[in-house]
Amino acid sequence: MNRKKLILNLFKKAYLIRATEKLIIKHYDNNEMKTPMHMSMGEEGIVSGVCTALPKNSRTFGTYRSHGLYLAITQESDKFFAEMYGKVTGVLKGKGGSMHLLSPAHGLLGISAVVGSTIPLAVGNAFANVYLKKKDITAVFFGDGAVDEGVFWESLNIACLKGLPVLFVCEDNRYAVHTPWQVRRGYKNLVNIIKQYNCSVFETDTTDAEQIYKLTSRAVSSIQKKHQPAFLHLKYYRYLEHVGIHEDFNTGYRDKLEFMNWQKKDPIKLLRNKLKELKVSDMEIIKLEEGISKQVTESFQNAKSASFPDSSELLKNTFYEKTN
Ligand SMILES: Cc1ncc(C[n+]2csc(CCOP(=O)(O)OP(=O)(O)O)c2C)c(N)n1
Repeated sequence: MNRKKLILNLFKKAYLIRATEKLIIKHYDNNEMKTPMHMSMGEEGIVSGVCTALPKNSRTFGTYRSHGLYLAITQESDKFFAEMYGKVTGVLKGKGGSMHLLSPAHGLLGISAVVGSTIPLAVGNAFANVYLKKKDITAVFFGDGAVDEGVFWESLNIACLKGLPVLFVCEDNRYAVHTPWQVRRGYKNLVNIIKQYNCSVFETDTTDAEQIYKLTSRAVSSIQKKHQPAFLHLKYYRYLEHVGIHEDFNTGYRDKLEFMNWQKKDPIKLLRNKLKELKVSDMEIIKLEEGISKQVTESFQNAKSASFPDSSELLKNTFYEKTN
């Protein structure tokens, strides 16, 4: 892919996430979206960079904070908004909400509200691929809080022991809800520990989607060449509160000055500047943004006018249905 095409591709994904979440912010307080919202604002550079670099047929798993992941992978917003409104046209026919987005057709196999719970699923998926002699990569996204769970270390260990094609993507915003890593961990440097495993480690604190794309491409090559997992440690700043649509700088656990510094390297701004460097005119950029905003607004309107599922659907596709 030539550079201009790449930056356009990254920008479209990142802007779709930002425009979608801006619309959620505008309407969430009407209390019609009956789902908790863990917003992706601030992490757009990571999901668009990583997902663009993943080879075709890769499988992905995420966390409850996966608006960005879903939108970067599918680039669709109709089913997304319908799911937020609990409508029958949603990703999971309105039963999952914001924390259960998936799209098997695009390789997105699962996200979950339980911290760390998709990490072993990803390792299992990678094991299945090796067993079936498929060369596909499995990527799993998780926060720095998930690293505090035993299941992370068990999964990492077995993936490294068996040389499984897993890309571990740690999206590190330093906080698990309001608790910074320094008061959660009995060690100083996560990456130095992971380097002791049979695992290639890549790290950056950039919010630049192009750099993240390049780093991910290197990580993918290393998985394919060395036949062992790779660990991507990517830092970012969560713009909004842990769950919800508001800022939380009045709660005292973090400082607005920090936020303002990260905003200087906002992933959307960086990509917009790159487009300008590549001689894409202001008019073309505005047109692109308007097109994406139109897509998102239409999806939002369609979701509002769609039907709720019939009550006979309530227990379908649930564990309850299977056991009774
Ligand atoms: C197993 C488990 N323990 C605790 C919780 C409560 N909880 C929800 S989110 C969260 C913090 C996770 O932080 P992190 O993994 O860094 O992700 P972030 O929210 O920053 O994206 C916790 C402890 C949970 N959902 N699941």
